[in-house]
Amino acid sequence: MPMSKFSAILSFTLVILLAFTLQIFIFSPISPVPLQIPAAAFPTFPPTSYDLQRVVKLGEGLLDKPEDVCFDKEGMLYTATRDGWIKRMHKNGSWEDWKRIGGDALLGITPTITGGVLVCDAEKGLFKVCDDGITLVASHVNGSKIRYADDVIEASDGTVYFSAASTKYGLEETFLDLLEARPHGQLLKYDPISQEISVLIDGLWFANGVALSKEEDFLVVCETWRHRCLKHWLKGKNKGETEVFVDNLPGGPDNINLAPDGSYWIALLKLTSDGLEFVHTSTTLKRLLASYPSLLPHFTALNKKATAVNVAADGRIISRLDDPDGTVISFMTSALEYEDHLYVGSLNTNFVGKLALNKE
Ligand SMILES: [Ca+2]
Ligand SMILES: [Ca+2]
Repeated sequence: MPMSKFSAILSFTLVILLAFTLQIFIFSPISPVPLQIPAAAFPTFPPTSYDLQRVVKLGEGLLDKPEDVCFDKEGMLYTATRDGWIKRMHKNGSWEDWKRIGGDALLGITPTITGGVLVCDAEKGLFKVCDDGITLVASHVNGSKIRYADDVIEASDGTVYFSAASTKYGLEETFLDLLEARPHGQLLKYDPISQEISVLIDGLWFANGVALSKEEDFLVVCETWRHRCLKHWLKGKNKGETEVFVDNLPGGPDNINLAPDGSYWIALLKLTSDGLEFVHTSTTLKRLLASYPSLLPHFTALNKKATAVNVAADGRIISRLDDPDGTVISFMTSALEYEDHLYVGSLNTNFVGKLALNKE
């Protein structure tokens, strides 16, 4: 090969390499740190089950990716769907398109003591929806827009606790928040008397599901990226303190719901693909993935599995339900126990799942 041709090829290769390096290290949209995914399997952990493959499909075809579910005190089931609707199922099983907020970013939903529901809109903030209409309850905290309201719970005194998954990235950029793996999440509080919004906990690794304890002496908030949930004391001698509630979960916790017996149901997301866990610990690979988001589905198993765990009030894992290959349900984001059945929501279904529980 003539020397000039060889040097041309060499120059071309160097330019490509330089462009690639710049893309990864200079122009990358994220500034990542390694994310250590905990080893899920430990000796006492309940083995994988197939129970979630037995879910009965409610509202099939009517519900576009119902992320969360709740019941009001009359026993009506509510969910928020990707088409911006709050839909509800009457006790006779019929579905109603109840109220429309609009957009495609509705997530966590919970009943309120005064009637109706509170619902998180990852783009606009926190809404109250009742028969009379729709009110925006919270859109800003400390002068900043609430970017990614995710889940909400109301205490019996009307105080509202809700999560902001990320202060840096929005719903459409969730994968960037995962790859960056830094703590951008917050737990927020709404005071119904002063109508003030404040930050209760800052620096959470994707603040997601929120639930109160049966006595309302503490709340639990899930940190999806860290595969753990935190407990924050609201009453008693530890008031104001935050500690780990449960960690090393076999998936990233999404929504959490208090069960009638005082335990919790937590839906878990599979954020890694088997054998490719190392991707989350390599900042170089993560920068590369952030520039080529179409590759990302290969590095998670969100749409391939579903898992829920039942966790006691002391953080002990009691039982586990799965659809291990996503045959019937996957990307399951919530699990709620109501009258001896589990109701599950998902970002990959067009139904709410219902499963009979055999709890002693
Ligand atoms: Ca919820
Ligand atoms: Ca959620």
